[in-house]
Amino acid sequence: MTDLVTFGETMALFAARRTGPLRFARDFDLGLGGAESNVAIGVARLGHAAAWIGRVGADEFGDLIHSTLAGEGVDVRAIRDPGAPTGLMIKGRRTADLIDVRYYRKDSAGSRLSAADLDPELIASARVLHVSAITPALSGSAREAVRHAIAAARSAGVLVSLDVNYRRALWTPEEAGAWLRETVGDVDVLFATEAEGRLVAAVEGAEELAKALAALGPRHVLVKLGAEGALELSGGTVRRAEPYRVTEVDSVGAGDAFAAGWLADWLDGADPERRLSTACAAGAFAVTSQGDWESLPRRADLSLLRQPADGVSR
Ligand code: KDG
Repeated sequence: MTDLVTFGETMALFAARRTGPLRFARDFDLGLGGAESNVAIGVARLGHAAAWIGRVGADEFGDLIHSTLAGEGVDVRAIRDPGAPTGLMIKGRRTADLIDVRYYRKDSAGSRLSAADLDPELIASARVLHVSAITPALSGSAREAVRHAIAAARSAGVLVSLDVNYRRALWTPEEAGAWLRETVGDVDVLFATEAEGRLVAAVEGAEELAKALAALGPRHVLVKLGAEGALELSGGTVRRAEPYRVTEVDSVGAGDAFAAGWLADWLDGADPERRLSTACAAGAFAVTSQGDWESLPRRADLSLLRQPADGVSR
């Protein structure tokens, strides 16, 4: 039984080891990144069955993605595309506090994802379908796949979750806003930062923004406020959660971790306060080390953030 199904592009990720202009990086760590597979890993680590559908090249990077996700306990439904390479993501560190991400994903295997790659029975048998607004920005066929998946989930009564995950490199705010306005009405759970929420509704103030977004259809609106924590609007009630204080090493993937924490607790039937707190804790863990998903928590890790001030867990 699959609890959560997600799909999208996962890329090989080269992360520069040293700070400075990328051309002087010299050596890189090789890993992988993809918003939806990050969520699948996060949900799996928190104890739920997660499946990821995607397209990878018939190459070493495709093998890396396959074996890494499977090693994390994700049910990998990856199509090997002999006609296109696995996309690449390069993470540079321009300064100690500034990460710059470049994509080499145009015409990649992942961007050739289409509705025919989806397994409607798998979607209909799950409890949650999670998508991001990265996928519709990749290609016409990927956009059609999102539409198709949401329709399949809705007709089967599966909870539909959407993380805006706006990527400036892939489309303009106007293009993203138009797609989001056309889609949010079909979504049950919406994750967005304040800036992302404003792509849909030009409203100031997190609470007012959440209300404007909820008025378009989503039953649960989550507004991520970075260092200010997060806000949830569900059933007309607004809840705020304080952030966990951690030392930030790499913020990429924090939003995926937040979504994974929230969705895992929704699958558990946890109360709204715990759900939001788990989401914040997962987001906090995600920023504590290099990599987009490596430091995602297991259940037993969650209480570590409430450890004594000397920071030693014995
Ligand atoms: O949220 C982080 C992910 O999005 C990252 O792992 C990959 O940037 C990425 C993308 O566009 O999928």
